[in-house]
Amino acid sequence: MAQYDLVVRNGTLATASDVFRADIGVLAGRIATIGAKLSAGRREINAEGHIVTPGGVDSHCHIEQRSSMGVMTADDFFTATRSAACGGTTTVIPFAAQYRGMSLRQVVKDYHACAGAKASVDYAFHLIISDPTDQVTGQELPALIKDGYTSFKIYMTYDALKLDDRQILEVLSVARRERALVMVHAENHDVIAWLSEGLLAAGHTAPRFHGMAHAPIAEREATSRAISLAELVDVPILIVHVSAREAMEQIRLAKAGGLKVYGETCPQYLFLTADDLDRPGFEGAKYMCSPPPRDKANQEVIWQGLVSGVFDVFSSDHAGYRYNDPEGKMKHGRNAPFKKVANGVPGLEVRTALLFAEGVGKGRIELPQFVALTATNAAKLYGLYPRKGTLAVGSDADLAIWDPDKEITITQSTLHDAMDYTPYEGKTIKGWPVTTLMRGETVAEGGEFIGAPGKGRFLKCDISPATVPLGRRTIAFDPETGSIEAAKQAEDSH
Ligand code: DUC
Ligand code: ZN
Ligand code: ZN
Repeated sequence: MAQYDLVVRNGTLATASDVFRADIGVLAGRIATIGAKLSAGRREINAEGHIVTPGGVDSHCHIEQRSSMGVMTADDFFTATRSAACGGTTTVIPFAAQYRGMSLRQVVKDYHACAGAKASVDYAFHLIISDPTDQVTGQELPALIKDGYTSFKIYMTYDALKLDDRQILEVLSVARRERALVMVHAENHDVIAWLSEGLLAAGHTAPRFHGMAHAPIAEREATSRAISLAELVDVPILIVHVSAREAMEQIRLAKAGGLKVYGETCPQYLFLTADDLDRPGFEGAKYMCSPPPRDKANQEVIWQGLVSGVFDVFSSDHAGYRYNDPEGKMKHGRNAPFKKVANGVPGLEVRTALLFAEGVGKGRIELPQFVALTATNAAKLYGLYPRKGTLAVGSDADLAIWDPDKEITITQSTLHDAMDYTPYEGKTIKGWPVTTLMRGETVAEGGEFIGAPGKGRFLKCDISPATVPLGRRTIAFDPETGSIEAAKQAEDSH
């Protein structure tokens, strides 16, 4: 009798630390053995000449979520996860987004109702906190954290979502006490509002002015402020979707100073530029996201940040709004002023392959770093490790099997999301995840989706070790305990 349900044979396995040749034996959806010359499986995959990585973990994507301006994303939980699977991603962490006045518990229920029957890969949820009332910070959040929602995103901009500094401090305090991870969308709201008003008043309404309104200084200032507030509270934070040198430098400096500040960037900051926002007519709307793509020099800086470890996570920030659609980018017309165009670009399916081709393929990073950035680090930061994000005995058998030589030209008609465009149309890349397995079952093969809606399972996130505070107070007062002395001692010991 076969010892394994499945054996993946002769592959070159890549984890965040090693690259080696071995077979993988899978039993009951988990990795049972990694070794040489494993005995037979009921099913066998020959991965000779292929690279086997953990399935991707995309820890920043917006699925079936209404934007702050009320536009629904094109993808529901089925199309988004189908697309993820076809791009080698087996875990997604989208958001359960609270708008003001909503109960957080109800929001979570609503998102589960959307995801349960449709998700085809495993999923967890971050919370978006836009209304940190006493009820939310005192009761709902602590209870939800215990139930496996251990990370939340806060916004420093967008009228419908933005928190002021006082509210940010409250949320950071809860995170410190309960050991949750706060993700910050760091852009200065008033700077953007002021620049936007000026631009629109002067008749500058085209998509490219979105890029101008979201100035790198607005991103830098908010990043620096978020880091300062987190340092004051003594809590780790993660700055999401960093687009430019100015903000990146703040994270680099914070890390160099020993702070637990984690950084995330996304494909749009490596592969798109402000010139894309300036395409003819309304085409630039396809490339509008916040923060926006910057210039070539910034792309290079973001690459340096990836290579040198400023960035811990490479996520898609998939937020797809169809272009030629009255429910998408054109909700307010074909030539709507930039302020009225939904922000976001798709990227779930091509995220890992873009980084594989341009990062590993072009020699900028090695395979272990690629795996760390696309899977392992996110699993660790969000409390899913080692179940997800690695190849280890006992981990879920989530595998992406790469043909490193396969060349593809990205084109929307072969992608599996619900979009009508890809910002990467026509880009040729080398290397593609030709087979994706989720818990030992093949969910994508040779460019075809062969999974099924409802097969994805909800993942409760553990408390992540990344959330342990430094124990380094910057003031001689501990707001949590009211104690002066303990904090003072900590300070004196520096
Ligand atoms: N910006 C966000 O903050 N979220 C979704 C997409 C975007 O562009
Ligand atoms: Zn954001
Ligand atoms: Zn986002």
